[in-house]
Amino acid sequence: MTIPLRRSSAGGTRLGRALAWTLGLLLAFAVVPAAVGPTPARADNPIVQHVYTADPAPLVHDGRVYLYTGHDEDGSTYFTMKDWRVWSSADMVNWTDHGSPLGLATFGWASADAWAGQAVERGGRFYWYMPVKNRATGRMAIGVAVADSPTGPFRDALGHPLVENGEIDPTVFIDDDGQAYLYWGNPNLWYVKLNADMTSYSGGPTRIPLTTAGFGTRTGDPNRPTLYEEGPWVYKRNGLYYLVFAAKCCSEFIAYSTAPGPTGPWTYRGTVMPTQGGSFTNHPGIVDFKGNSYFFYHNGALPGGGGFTRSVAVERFSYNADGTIPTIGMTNTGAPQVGTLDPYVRQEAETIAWGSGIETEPAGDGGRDVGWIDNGDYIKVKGVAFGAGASSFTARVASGSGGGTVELRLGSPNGTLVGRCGVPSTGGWQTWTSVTCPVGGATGTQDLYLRFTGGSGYLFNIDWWRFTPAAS
Ligand code: FUB
Repeated sequence: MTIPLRRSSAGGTRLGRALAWTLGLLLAFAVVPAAVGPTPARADNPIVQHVYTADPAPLVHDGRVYLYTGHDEDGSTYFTMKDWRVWSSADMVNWTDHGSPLGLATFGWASADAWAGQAVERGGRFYWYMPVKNRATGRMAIGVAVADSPTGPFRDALGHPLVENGEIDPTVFIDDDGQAYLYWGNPNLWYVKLNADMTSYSGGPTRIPLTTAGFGTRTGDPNRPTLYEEGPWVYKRNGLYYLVFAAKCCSEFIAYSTAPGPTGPWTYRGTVMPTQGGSFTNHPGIVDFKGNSYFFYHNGALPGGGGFTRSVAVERFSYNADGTIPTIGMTNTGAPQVGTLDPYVRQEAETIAWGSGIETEPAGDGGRDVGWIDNGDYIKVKGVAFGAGASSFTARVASGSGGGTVELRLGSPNGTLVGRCGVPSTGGWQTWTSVTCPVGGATGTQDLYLRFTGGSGYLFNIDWWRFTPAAS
């Protein structure tokens, strides 16, 4: 991206966003061309509501999709980004917050700009490539972090940049023959062949020729004759290599090119996603998951959202019969749910289809909990398969104040009440206890709303929950 005129971003404080949610949904729908009307119960896009996220990089592993994102700071008026975030889902609508297993501080040599990266798996390890500013040179460089789990913790694999030429936005593709390629660049487009260790490379960075045949024609900028701007995403499907990228500036749209091999020659194929959505950048990520194809992107759709306060969203799509990608529009509904969520096993409270007013935080047990809960805040969990019915609900809770109530509602935040669980004061925000209450009328597959009520101020934290099935 070339940064256009800076503009200040409204909102962005936690309190501001919390207050804004219910009314603010209408705002969100106003900036995103919507496929359906402003019905909060159906709004599941953007994916995350309690922090701003950007630059999606999905990874499918072991039956889940892991989503690696950047993190725009609240109220940001530049790409003020200090850490990266990880989310995961088994069904594309209920997303678990895994927090931030990687930040600028992980790279002792980095000073700023935790920008767009991608994580890949090889040999049971997870390698996360990202652009950051090298303190010593003042230039953007590509670093690599490694972990034994998709959710980290990640550590700096090298203690220095993997490669540095002042350009950004790494993407990694591993071909069928095992050769891995690192692509990156703005304003140029580069690749280098990674060695099998994924943290070193052979040969030097090679510049991919940015021809108009390969990357389309840009008008009005003699320095940048092609549409290629940044944010490459490379993959292979049915023997064809795809390079999806952020095109033109600004505002960007998403375009793609294809090639018979991983290094080209590339042929421009057109638009994937037109300019939409209240952010002057966009950023692609594409995966197949459980038999469907998904396109991840970002926009400025949340209250307070804009070019520096972005949010990651997802759409399901189908390739055309000839392998071309259809034009995909932003929606506020997002992808359909794949399967259902089982309420009879422990579910982390930070597994959320839509959250209103809440935040998440590291919990004392090493996981995460949902906190900063005010009266009226809620969590939507979509497609909960109650089957023949639930008899009770148990939650792990803590309260450093007077506690409150977890209301269990179906269909909407004010929908049918099927249970109420009182939460006492536990004497501390990380002093946990379990509460259980009876449930009646929760049958079939329902959107469950955990609605939190009580007095003023923060009420309690919730770590996990589980229903007990009615005896048959
Ligand atoms: O998020 C910072 C930068 O904005 C990314 O590196 C670019 O791809 C653009 O999305």
